[in-house]
Amino acid sequence: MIEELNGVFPAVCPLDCPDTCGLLLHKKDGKIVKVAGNPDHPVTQGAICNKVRNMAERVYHPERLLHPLRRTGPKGEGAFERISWDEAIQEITERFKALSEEYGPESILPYSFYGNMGVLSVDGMDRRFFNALGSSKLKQSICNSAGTAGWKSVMGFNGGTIPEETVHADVIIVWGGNIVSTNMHQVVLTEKARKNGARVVVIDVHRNQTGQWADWFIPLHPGTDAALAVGIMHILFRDGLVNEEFMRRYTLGHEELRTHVKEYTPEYVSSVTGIPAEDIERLAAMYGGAEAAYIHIGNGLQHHDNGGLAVRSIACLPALTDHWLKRGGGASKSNGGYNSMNDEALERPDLRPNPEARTINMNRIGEALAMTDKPIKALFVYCSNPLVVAPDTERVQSGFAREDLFTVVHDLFMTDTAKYADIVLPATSSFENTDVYSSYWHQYIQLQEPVIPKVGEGKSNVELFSLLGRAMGFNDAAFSETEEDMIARALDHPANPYLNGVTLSGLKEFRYVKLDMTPYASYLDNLPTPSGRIELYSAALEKAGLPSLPTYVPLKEGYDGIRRGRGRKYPLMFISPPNHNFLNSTFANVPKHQKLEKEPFLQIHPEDAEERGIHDGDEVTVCNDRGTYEVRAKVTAKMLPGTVVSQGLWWESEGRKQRANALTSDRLADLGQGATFFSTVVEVKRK
Ligand SMILES: Nc1nc2c(c(=O)[nH]1)N[C@H]1C(S)=C(S)[C@@H](COP(=O)(O)OP(=O)(O)OC[C@H]3O[C@@H](n4cnc5c(=O)[nH]c(N)nc54)[C@H](O)[C@@H]3O)O[C@H]1N2
Ligand SMILES: Nc1nc2c(c(=O)[nH]1)N[C@H]1C(S)=C(S)[C@@H](COP(=O)(O)OP(=O)(O)OC[C@H]3O[C@@H](n4cnc5c(=O)[nH]c(N)nc54)[C@H](O)[C@@H]3O)O[C@H]1N2
Ligand code: SF4
Ligand SMILES: [Mo]
Repeated sequence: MIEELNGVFPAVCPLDCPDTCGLLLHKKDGKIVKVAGNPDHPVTQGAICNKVRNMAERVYHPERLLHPLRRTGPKGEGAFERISWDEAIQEITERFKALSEEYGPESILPYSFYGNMGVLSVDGMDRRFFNALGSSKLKQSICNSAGTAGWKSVMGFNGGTIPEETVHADVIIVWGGNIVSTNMHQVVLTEKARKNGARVVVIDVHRNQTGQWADWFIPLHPGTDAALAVGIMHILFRDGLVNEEFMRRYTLGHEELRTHVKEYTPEYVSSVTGIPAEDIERLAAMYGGAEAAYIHIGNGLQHHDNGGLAVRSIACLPALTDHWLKRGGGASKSNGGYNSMNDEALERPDLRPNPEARTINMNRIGEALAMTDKPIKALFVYCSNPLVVAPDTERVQSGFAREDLFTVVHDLFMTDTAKYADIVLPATSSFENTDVYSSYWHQYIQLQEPVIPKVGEGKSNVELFSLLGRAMGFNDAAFSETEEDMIARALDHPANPYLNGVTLSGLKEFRYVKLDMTPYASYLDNLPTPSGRIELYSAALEKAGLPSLPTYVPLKEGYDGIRRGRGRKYPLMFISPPNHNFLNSTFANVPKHQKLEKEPFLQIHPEDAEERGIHDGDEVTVCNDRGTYEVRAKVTAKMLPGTVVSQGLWWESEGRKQRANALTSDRLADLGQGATFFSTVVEVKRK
């Protein structure tokens, strides 16, 4: 494919998006001129989002990094000189060897996330390198770990209703997810269900793009979802809408739950959530009366202090009815558990000389860089842009500015983070590499093979870390394996029956290989919870000092309908979810995508705006003790008063403080050590 100058070639969307679309790249004179959806993909069926339709703008962006660079000015300023790969590798390996000797290898920390979802890129050769090096480990908890822990406490593993089934649901609840922007093919499937008569309910803190499309949008105060979920349970038990036989057979703790939910009266839940009691009654009746209700649990509601328990509470709901037994019914948060590959073979933890090495939580990178006991002396950032995406930007930035910290950044662009690096290395785009992709939503595994030659002197993650490994003197054969060897090993994983029959040769032949979903038929009989049942009651949580039954715990930083913000120093709740045209902070530097988003906005309720003399279109300053964010106000009643919303993770620009994470906290959530981006309080002033 790479040699052919013209033609249409299959590819995979590499972005951290549940849909993992099949793509077709149109090449002319050796360059990609068009990115389209591949109609042969069984789930994504040729439809793709606008972001990726414009992907060629990113691949051939004039500012793509083309060769290694060494910093020449102060950290953060962006002054660099060109160096060769040999010089770069030599400097990195010399520094790493010297640091390992003087401070121990745990003084070196990798910092990565899923900027490219390729398994070999982010869970492959990179892991081998840091394992063999004996570096500190990174707890990758910036995205969904609170919610995943909450879900697992009920269902045992990271899998729920599979997408194609949801067309058979008659009630679909999208809870804390903006799927019109973030999971567009679930919208397509939901539309099919709707044509068959399904009703679509969206529960969110603001009427986002998905709320505008729903049949019924229910706004609530941030962080109060657990109260609503348990309030629905109260009504289901009260009105006999529960299925006693299902609960007896499949659940643990339904009798305790029946008593526990009594306090969650519609009146109490209304006063906490801000939802009128009659709407809570109507929602519970709709849910309990449905034939097969499906709940899509989004990422938004778990980015809170109480996010783990919120997801846990919602995950319990279907088990009070018999919806799990009906086609299309049930719930899902992520389906990543079905396609887990052979991590031992991919990541080679056996290469690690120090299995007990410390773990640093990526949400606390600012704090970690300030440690004086066993300090972090070197940082290797790839597939992530922490200066934009990590909470508490000021703290992160002062960590990155440390003169004695040796920082390497591997990326396609001079990101806000790369500006703080000592050495910047050019990365390839995924279309230049071989890799394997799985989806955390659908059940097809896909292969990417190089479609275009490498741009500039860029290297893939696999090339980079195998080169570095060999230069460090790690002589294990793991550092000489080809991508195809690695894929074959990753797929050879008898412990996961769903991977049965998925092979490299199958991927080469068919491009889309479906997991073997046979075990899904007995999903409820094989739950890997401690009791093997759906755990409405969790002994493990109780042991950890957390509520054992679904429970509403108020936010540490934030308000609800009872504990109001009025009169406080920072009276408003600040929610900063992703926007439609960026993918986290990716595309924030691409003119086409910027133009579609125009600029960062702050949605503020007319009552809150009036109190502050703010008019639509005014420049405003949003602040709290952690930092400042400068945006343009959009006065709108899309939220309840007391909440302001700003979508999108923008890079720093000259003259404007436009990084939302300047305001957010690095506090950890109740479960999974997850991030708490949305439990943030602020004040807003006209500029
Ligand atoms: N276009 C686009 N697509 C993306 C991304 C992107 O940046 N842009 N990012 C990708 C990634 S990494 C992820 S994790 C997913 C995330 O995608 P989603 O699962 O959709 O999650 P978010 O967009 O973070 O938040 C969804 C909604 O939760 C709401 N919310 C916030 N707090 C609460 C609350 O307390 N209760 C309730 N009910 N709702 C609340 C927010 O207002 C927001 O509308 O999207 C992926 N897809
Ligand atoms: N305030 C607030 N903050 C948030 C969120 C929010 O909703 N609100 N969402 C959070 C969530 S859910 C997530 S998942 C994180 C996402 O945070 P990140 O994972 O950091 O996501 P991106 O900002 O997209 O940065 C990915 C980087 O990887 C680079 N990259 C792409 N491909 C490759 C490659 O092959 N090799 C290398 N070396 N680099 C590559 C890209 O150019 C880009 O700079 O952000 C979190 N931060
Ligand atoms: S970002 Fe998501 S919807 Fe867009 S092409 Fe990629 S996988 Fe598909
Ligand atoms: Mo995420």
